[in-house]
Amino acid sequence: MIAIAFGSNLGDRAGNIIAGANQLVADGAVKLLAISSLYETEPVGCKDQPDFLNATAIIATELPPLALLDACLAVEKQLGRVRTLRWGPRVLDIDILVYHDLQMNDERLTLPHPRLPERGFVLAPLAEIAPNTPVWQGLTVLELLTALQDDCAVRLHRKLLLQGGEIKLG
Ligand code: A4P
Ligand code: MG
Repeated sequence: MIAIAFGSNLGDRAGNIIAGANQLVADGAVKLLAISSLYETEPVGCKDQPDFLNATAIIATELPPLALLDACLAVEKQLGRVRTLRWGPRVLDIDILVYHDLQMNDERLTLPHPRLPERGFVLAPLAEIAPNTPVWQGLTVLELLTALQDDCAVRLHRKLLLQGGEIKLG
C-alpha cells in the first residue's frame, strides 16, 4: 500500500485538499484508489493557529518515492503554499505516509513518515480506508489508533466521494 496525507488550515480548506488530490491525478503522478472523509482536527505542535482539515488517500503510482515527493511538493506549490513557520499554517501539506513496506532515511524523505504513530489526524482518516494494513513495525493502523496518546480533537467533518478517479465533496 502507498498512502498519502493531506492537511490544510488556510483559505478554502476542503477545496484545497480536493484540488490538490485532483491535481496529482491530472499531472499523471498518481491514481486514487481510496479516499477518506475529511476530518476537522486541532493543530498539533503549534496551538496558536486555525484548526485543520485532514484526509488520507491510498494511491497507485509508477513513481519511485523521491519522484512522488517531488510531485507532491509541486502540487503544494501550485496551490499557493508559502513555507514560513515549520508546523505553521498552510494552504496545503501533502505527506507520504507509507510506500509499501519501504524503509528509508534520505535527507529529503523519511519512510514510513516518522510521526505517523503519534498523530490522530493521520491515523483516524487512514483507519477509515486501511484499518488492517500494517504500517509501523508490524502494527496495523487500527492498533496504532487504539494505542494513541494524542489528546488533540479529531472529528469527522464531511464525506469525500471518488468518482471517475476524481474527488468530489460528498
Ligand atoms: N519529508 C521527509 N519525509 C517526508 C515524508 N514522508 N513525506 C521532508 C513528505 N515530506 C517528507 O516538509 C518539510 C520536508 O519534509 C519536505 O520538504 C520533505 O523533504 P514541509 O511540508 O515543508 O514542512 P512541515 O509540514 O511544516 O513540517 P513537517 O515536519 O513535514 O511537519 P508535519 O509532521 O507534516 O506536521 N496538526 C493538525 N491537526 N493537522 C496537520 O495536518 N500538520 C503539521 C505539520 C503540524 N500540525 C498539524 C498538521
Ligand atoms: Mg509536509
